[in-house]
Amino acid sequence: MTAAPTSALVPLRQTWPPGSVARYRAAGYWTGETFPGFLRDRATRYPDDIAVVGGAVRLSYAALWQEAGRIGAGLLARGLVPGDRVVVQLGNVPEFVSVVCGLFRAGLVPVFALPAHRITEVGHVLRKAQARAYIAAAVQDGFDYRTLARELQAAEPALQHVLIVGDAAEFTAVAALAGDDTGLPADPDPQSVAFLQLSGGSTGLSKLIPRTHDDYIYSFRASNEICGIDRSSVYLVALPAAHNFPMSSPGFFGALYAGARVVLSPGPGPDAAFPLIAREGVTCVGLVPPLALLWAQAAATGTHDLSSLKVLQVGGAKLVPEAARRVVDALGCTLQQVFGMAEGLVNYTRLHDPLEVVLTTQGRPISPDDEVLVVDDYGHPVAAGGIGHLLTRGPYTIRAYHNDPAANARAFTEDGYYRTGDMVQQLPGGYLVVQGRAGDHINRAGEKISAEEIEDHLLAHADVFDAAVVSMPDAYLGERSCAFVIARDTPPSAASLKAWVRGRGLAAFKVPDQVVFVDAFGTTAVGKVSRRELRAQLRARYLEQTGEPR
Ligand code: OOB
Repeated sequence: MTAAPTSALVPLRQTWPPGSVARYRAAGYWTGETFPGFLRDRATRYPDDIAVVGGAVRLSYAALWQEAGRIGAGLLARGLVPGDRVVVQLGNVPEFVSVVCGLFRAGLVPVFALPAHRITEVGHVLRKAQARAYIAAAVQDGFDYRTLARELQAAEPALQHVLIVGDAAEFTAVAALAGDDTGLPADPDPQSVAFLQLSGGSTGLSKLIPRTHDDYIYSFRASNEICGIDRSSVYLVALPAAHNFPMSSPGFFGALYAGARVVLSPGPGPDAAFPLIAREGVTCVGLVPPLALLWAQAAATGTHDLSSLKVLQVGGAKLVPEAARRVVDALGCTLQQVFGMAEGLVNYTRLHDPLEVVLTTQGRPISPDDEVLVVDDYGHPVAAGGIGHLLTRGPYTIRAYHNDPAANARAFTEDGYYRTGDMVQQLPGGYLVVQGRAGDHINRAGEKISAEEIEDHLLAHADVFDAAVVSMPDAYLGERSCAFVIARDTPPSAASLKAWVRGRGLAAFKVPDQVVFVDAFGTTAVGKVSRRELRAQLRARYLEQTGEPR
């Protein structure tokens, strides 16, 4: 096995100005804890408590630590070296947690892909992160990731290791990894990058978000307090575990930090989740709005005992007040709205907030040191209570994406604020109401789709002259995607265009829900319009014509 070409790796770093670092430390946000550090501590203090439940597996804190050691040492024994990046594409299985903890123990850097991602997305992430290894399940939800692994290996020469949970075929089984855990490296620098998370992204492909031990641990430690997570809690991971929401708000990492129990649901629907809630006594779960409504409906007629549930969190997309009311009425537990982003800032309604605040706002920031600006198109603060662009910086919001100067120039102001792309209104007390997006992404039930990315795929079709992808309101999903297409001579069918996008190796949620053929996009009196204005015009005109509500 050859050694990693580490010299060619773009360094992983995330830096805050020295003054901010000093302030965040002095305020006690950044404590110097690290992932391996706190996991070791919990394994020592609560060795026999159950940490992770998934399928038939129940891992105690001691067993999780041991499993992580076996996996981490096994990966190093196979030739990976600390600092190497490893793409992890696993669903809600216990190995998600033990593999990621194993990577942390070995000083390897997880890069999180979503289970829905396919060759185009995973290939992009592998290249961008310069990953040398890929870890996936054999088969999940009917998809064979070993096939994907073969395609990746053929296309990406830097990918040297494929590890599979389950039947590994010609690859290495995660279960077969073995090594000496006394050879694992010392705990890392708390300011170093612990992992790379993916951005929802409105422009093109996902960007990589480097999160440090210090900043991420602060975000879920503080979240635990806000969400009432302690050692007696049982946290259910219903959304895909790779999403930032169920990972850290407070998520399974928050739960592990608290010494609580993490229960992994194989799917987000009531059929999978309700029996687990009843069996394990789940106290907290995070959902996207359409699922929360589905749960509310199912709870009304269901037979499972959901009485252990104390906090139902809803986030990832806007929960409108009427829907919030329905969820509260049906589930009878405390509703908590969560407005967050993988880049950092997370807002919560507080558990004892007045119901009106919980129903009508998306909460307020975690930290007293989260700086929030609401500005107009020119960057000037709007009048109090006005709607504007949300900019933010703080102790757990990144200052730069990994390896992407162009995206950084767009996404961050000179003084380090992250341009979230969200339009918000700020109420007294700092509560935010999300009013929409300035950028061009579609928030399809919490899954973010970049309009530009899908347009590029449509434009690659020989019969497509031009395409503009927009969001449309959808009663169930919140938003759905609609592609306006100008065909060349022979217009393809809508179905064949959808199949085309799917055939480009993309996550299924990115396939346009609707395709509308038009002769021209048309221009206004202004003449040349930006893509963004064009998209807005197309959407407005279409909604007017069809009489759909906005
Ligand atoms: C969460 O993270 P991402 O990175 O998948 O998406 C972030 C974007 C936000 O910028 C916003 O546009 C939207 O998702 N969003 C919401 C929302 N929560 C997220 N829009 C309206 N209302 C909400 N409650 O989605 C995420 C990360 C951590 C915690 C929760 C959600």
